[in-house]
Amino acid sequence: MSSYEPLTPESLPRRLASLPTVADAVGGPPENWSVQEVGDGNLNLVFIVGGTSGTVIIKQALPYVRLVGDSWPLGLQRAFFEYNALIRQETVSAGVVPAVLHFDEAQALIVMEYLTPHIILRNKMMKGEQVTALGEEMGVFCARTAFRCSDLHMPTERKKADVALFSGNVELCDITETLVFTDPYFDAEMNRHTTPHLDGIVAELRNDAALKIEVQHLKRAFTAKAETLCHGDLHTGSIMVTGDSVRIIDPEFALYGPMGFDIGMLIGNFLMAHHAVPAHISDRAACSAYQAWLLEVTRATWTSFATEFRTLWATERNGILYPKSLYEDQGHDSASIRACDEVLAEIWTDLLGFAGVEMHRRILGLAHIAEFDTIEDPDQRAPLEEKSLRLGRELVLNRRRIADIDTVLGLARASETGGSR
Ligand code: SR1
Ligand code: MG
Repeated sequence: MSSYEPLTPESLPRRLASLPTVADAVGGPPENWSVQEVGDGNLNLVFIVGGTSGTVIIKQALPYVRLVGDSWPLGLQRAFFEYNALIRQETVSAGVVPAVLHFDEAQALIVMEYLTPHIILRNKMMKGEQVTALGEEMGVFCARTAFRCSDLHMPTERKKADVALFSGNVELCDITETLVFTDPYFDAEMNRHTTPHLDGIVAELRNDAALKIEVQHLKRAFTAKAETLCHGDLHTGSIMVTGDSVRIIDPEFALYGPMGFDIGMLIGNFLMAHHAVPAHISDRAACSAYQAWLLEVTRATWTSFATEFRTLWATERNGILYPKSLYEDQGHDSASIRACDEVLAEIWTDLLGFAGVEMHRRILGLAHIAEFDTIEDPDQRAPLEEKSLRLGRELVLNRRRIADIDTVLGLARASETGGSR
């Protein structure tokens, strides 16, 4: 294989059988391999390939946005950035991402571990099923990548090289800059929302000058704060789970960005999932219990992030920032703790803003979430979406004043009773 060509279930065995890694991992004659295209994301082809020895996943970038079609061309380089993010995430957070078995840059394809019996988190959530220690695992993952890929830990020459490398992910950053931070706040062509039900609140948000200023402050942070390696698209569709195992996939939007970005997007998605629950679980008691669990997951995500970040601050702060020579080595341990508190406070403020804009763009922009979109009746869907829109606005506008996670959970609970307006 040399020049790029999209795979098909028919051509895949013939084209990949000559790769020893694939042939060995799958096993048996290629003509007997089972091949299924299962991609349900917005961008790529994804194949499950099975044989006598095992099963692998093959993900291949398409030269356009799958969600929209070939009217929106998109470069193939995202596979390169996904591959580079996966191998770094494995280094700083071992065992959390699928193992990469092979990468072919020309074909824009990655062969990786088949996660089984894992399913996409949002599908589990829509069935009302819990995952043990979900928030704890996600908080630790976000803290480890945030800390270990930053100047707090990484040798600065490697960190600068990575900033340069990921700064090439221009097209996918442009998608985020446009679809997340700009389009939802004006009548952009690709937007859609539940209409006419949400027309009033949509107009309110688009006329809210203070909100639009804050959102642009957040966009500036996204583009300018090259602090650490971000997954770039951390939502409940980028996480695969069983009842007690959590794995993270799909970092093709990877970039060097703010430490609060991934965890903020994730918390925004947990809060939207919380609002969507009544449409997926009809029994009142079960619905309340599941909503309470989702809020506990949200709490654990932040508290585990902060705890892990503090531990890494104390034990792995070997980079150029806040060097021990200025604090611990001079007996100024409490100043080091204060500095860590102040960094965490900045991450917290950013996180709240990113959570809020994510809650807006998934309801007003091009790319929605299944938690809301599978609610067929617009009369049922719109009021739930409106709760997320209003909570999103509060998070963005009050991000400097919301002191702690309990306040966020209180606002989420209040939005269930109409108390957040
Ligand atoms: C055109 S891509 C739209 C969205 O899909 C991806 O999953 C990202 O979330 C992106 O914003
Ligand atoms: Mg994705």
